[in-house]
Amino acid sequence: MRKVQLLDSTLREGEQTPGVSFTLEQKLAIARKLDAFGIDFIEAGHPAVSEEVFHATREVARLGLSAEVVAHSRALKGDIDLALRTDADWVGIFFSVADKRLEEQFRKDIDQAIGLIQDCVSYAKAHGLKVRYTPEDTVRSDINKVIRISQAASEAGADRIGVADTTGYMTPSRMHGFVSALREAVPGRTAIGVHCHNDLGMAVANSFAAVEAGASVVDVTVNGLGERTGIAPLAEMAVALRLRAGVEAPWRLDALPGLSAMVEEMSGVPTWRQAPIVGANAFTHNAGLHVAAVLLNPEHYESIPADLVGRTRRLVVDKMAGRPTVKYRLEALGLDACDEMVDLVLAYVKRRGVNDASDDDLRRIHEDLCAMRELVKVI
Ligand code: HCA
Ligand code: CU
Repeated sequence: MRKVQLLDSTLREGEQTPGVSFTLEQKLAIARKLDAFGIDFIEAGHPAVSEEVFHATREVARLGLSAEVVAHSRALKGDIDLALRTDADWVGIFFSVADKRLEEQFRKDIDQAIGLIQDCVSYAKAHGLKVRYTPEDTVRSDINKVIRISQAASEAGADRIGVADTTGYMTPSRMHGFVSALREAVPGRTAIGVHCHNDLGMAVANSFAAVEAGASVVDVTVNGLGERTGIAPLAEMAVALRLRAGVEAPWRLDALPGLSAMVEEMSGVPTWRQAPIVGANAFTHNAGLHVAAVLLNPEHYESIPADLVGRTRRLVVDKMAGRPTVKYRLEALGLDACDEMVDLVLAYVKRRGVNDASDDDLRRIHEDLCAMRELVKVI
């Protein structure tokens, strides 16, 4: 089976989330937890940003993790030198070849850009780094320029070309076409990675399409952190690859809820209740009809086994509930769940508009109804 790898950029792209800043201890804790999950690469920071980021990137690189550590870098020898001093395994160099960026920002033509990238790649390789080159805003750049500079980077020894959808512009079929064309043009010894922003909510879908077109590395962040709306979330991507891509995907998926909760707490960015895999509602059933079918066979309303990703199924008792839900919840609490009691609880819940009854709510309702039933008998 073809191998696909995940690069987690929570410490680099994730820290670009407005308002998010991790301490060194937090970064080391996140890196260790990602390593325990079995992540393939950790993008630890852009050392030129500050002393602090340099230091943290070096500390992550020196943890001796199984994951390979990537330092982010502009196409500048000074940035590459800093990456070298962190002891990272990789340097990820970015430089855009989008027409407007070349003209307005860099004042270079494509041949000058190619020369610069070949110099940077050769320099980093000569100093023992593995190299990823990303033409930033890859997918809105002229594909012929992307192909030319990617071939040149490959020739200079680049190990990977990064395809960045920097602005979340793509759709899955466009992404498939783009990556297929690049994969065909660049020698097979150079891998292709993707980095998809989520501005249209398509980051996971676009990354998945890229994998189907031959990309072998996907950039993610825990909880999808990153600039603006972030990039593809680790949990969704890892599970989609495991369950739907037919590729080797050997990560410990049951570590995902713990990773998500840790980063939620450290970043202060709350996880949406509806978030796939890690959100509170991801394995919660509500409507009575759904619950009845799920209790018969979970497959009727589930396509991801909860235990695969370290979660448990939850059945909600509210106005939507039916007898099977109430019976199941009462039995789980070790309470009397005879037909009469189930009907009483259900009638109470519907009349009183009880909303998502907790175990304690149910215990209390059950107790009150038992007491009332006794009272009625006495009278
Ligand atoms: C950035 C932009 C980047 C780079 C991706 C990469 C993007 O924040 O520097 O270097 O592979 O989205 O294009 O994150
Ligand atoms: Cu990005």
